[in-house]
Amino acid sequence: MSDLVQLIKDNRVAVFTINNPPVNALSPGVPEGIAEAVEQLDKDEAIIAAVLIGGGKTFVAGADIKEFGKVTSGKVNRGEGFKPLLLRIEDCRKPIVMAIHGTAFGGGLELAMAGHYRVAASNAQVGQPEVKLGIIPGAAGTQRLPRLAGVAKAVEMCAEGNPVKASEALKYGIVDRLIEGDLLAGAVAFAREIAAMPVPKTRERNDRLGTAEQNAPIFAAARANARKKQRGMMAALAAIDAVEAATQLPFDEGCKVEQRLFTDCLFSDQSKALIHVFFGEREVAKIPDIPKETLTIPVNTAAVVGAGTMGGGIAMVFANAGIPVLLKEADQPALDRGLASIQKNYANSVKRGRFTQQFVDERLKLIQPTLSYDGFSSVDMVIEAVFEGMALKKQVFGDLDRICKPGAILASNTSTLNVDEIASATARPQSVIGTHFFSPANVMRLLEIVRGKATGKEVIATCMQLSKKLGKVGVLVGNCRGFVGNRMFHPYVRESVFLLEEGASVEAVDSALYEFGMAMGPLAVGDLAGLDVGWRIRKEYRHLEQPGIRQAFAGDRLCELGRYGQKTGAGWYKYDENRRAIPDPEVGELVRKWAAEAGIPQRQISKEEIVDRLIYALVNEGARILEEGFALRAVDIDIIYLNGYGFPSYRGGPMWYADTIGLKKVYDRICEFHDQHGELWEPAPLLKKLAEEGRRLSDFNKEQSATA
Ligand code: 3H9
Repeated sequence: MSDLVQLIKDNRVAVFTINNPPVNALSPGVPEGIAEAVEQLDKDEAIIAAVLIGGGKTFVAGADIKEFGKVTSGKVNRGEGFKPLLLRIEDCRKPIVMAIHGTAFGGGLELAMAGHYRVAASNAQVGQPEVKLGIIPGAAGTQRLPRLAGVAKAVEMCAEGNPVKASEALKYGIVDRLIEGDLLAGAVAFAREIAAMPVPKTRERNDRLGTAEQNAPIFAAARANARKKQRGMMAALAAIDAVEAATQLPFDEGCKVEQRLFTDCLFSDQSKALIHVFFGEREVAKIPDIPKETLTIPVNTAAVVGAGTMGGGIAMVFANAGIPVLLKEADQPALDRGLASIQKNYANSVKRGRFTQQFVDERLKLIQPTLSYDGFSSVDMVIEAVFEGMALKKQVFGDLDRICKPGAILASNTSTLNVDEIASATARPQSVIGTHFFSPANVMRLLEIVRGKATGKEVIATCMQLSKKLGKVGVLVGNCRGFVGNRMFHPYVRESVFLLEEGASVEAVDSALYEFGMAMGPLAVGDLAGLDVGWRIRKEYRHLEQPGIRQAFAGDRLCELGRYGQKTGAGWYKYDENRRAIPDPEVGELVRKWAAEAGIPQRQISKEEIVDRLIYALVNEGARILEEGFALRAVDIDIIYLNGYGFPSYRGGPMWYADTIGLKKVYDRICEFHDQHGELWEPAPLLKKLAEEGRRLSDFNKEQSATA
């Protein structure tokens, strides 16, 4: 018998245990091991029933995702082995009880549904998360789930991919009983109870499949929802088609439809990109020169300096994670405004059903407002979120250095300033780090963790670990202007304004990027963030601009007219009282006039050029960042763009996207832009090198601790 599946006998009940750490994925050897165990069960007349359980912390978390790449690259044949195994389990003469703890996800739930009964620990979860990997359930999940849970729940689970708690799984009939206490003992007792009963086969249970009239509105609503919430993703719609097939065709025929759709999705660029994202999110947590064993500093209490939009949001993030937090402002009115905005945010979350009132009340108690540094001497971590100006930040860090206990982490939420210079205001630069949250901090998943020259390894390890606890994806970046995300965003926005000045309309630029999959067009983002923010920064750094290099001017001119974006009711767009964007022909006329004054010829600009100009501006700057070592790996840049800038996950991030297009093609296009638009489009040397060598950005590894 395979080492991955063990069989023991508990009186007259057989217990099969899958042991394939860390998550009991269905790697080669696991299905074979289960098949052998089922053979023995059938043969052994002394055995009356069986329990299948996962060893370690979970049931089966699904197919082994690492194997997918081997299949799509043709390195292994796509085995049909798993689906026949499920039929074999279902056809077994003796009942097999699936005992679920941890997660039964993807192929894990498909395995469980082929069993005759399912019991679950009360903290277990089940789900068909395949869409998040750009695929659909491929082992009859779309066919068995509606037979157990009903069509509406099945279509929701397969199309949205979110997990379902054990109590809900019980309510929908996905599991038959919840077990308190020892799961295995409970499952064995359950197996004895039902041993003499007939063995129900999920695939033959058609009573919950509904009628065409009942199902039509369910599928229509699911498709509308998928088009809106998973815009551009093929897998969600494919999953809905597959569940619909379950309601229209016999089981075997439905399985064939599922198989065809599964294969289409598996071989798509979308699934490759999403699998890259799955592993990427885990990869970014690994810092080459900071081993997993690095000691971390317990963060049980925190303080935030500055109760503005960012500071208030950051305080909520800590409170939501159960960490008490002091929130300091300089004067009472500012503190009151900050607290009012926190309360409003929480009230909205209750209204939308994200949090209960009780949860919010508890969180609010964890946020303690203050006008002084009282209490700061005992906190484990402080996050400074005051106005973006070096002098002020240095003053705050000088204060913190005097007040905070030795070893406390002193973090700055700066988005542009030099972390080393901020650290120089203290006598303990090893404790200083950048933690760049994204607005709104309580919503956005990204946390750029900025490593200063002297930042201690345990401080970095703590912040990386803490990011997970705070529900964020922490990505370590180096200390350069704008760090990684904003440094790349700068040329992206610059190109959007250049395009306007060359003749494209505001709506054409935004809709091209929206159709590419970005959450919002670049100009609408500018209006949301406030055009005056960039304007002020540009004014501050004007002395660094090199003469003779083209500068985008239309945004600054709008600011001079008082059009700062949403907050002033007008920017690139006009806004109604509900902050809904309305195209404003006046902007087009103004830009035309300014362009004529500057002597910029006007032309028709294609959608394709708009996308290439903006996305390749990201790629070119990203390649420089990578080569200079301010990001550890290309995937780190991808994860930053997916979680902080609304880049479509099904394109894998800007660097992965460039690899998918092919670096030679990207490089050639950048050379074209270089010829047309000059110096700003100088191709990054790394891009040139990799393109010439036929390599990929994703393969590039500097083999050193890039940000140290
Ligand atoms: C599928 O089942 C298709 C079917 O329809 C069948 C078709 C025929 N494979 O997340 P963690 C690794 S598609 C390979 O840090 P947690 C992960 O990379 C699959 N590896 O832990 C990490 O490795 P490392 C559907 C996997 O406790 C380590 O395990 N299933 C897999 O925070 C620990 O993972 C899913 O989509 C896998 N399936 O969360 C479930 N899963 O340490 C995907 C994990 O080297 N998995 N690894 O970085 C998850 O959602 C989470 O991992 C889980 C645990 C909730 C299970």
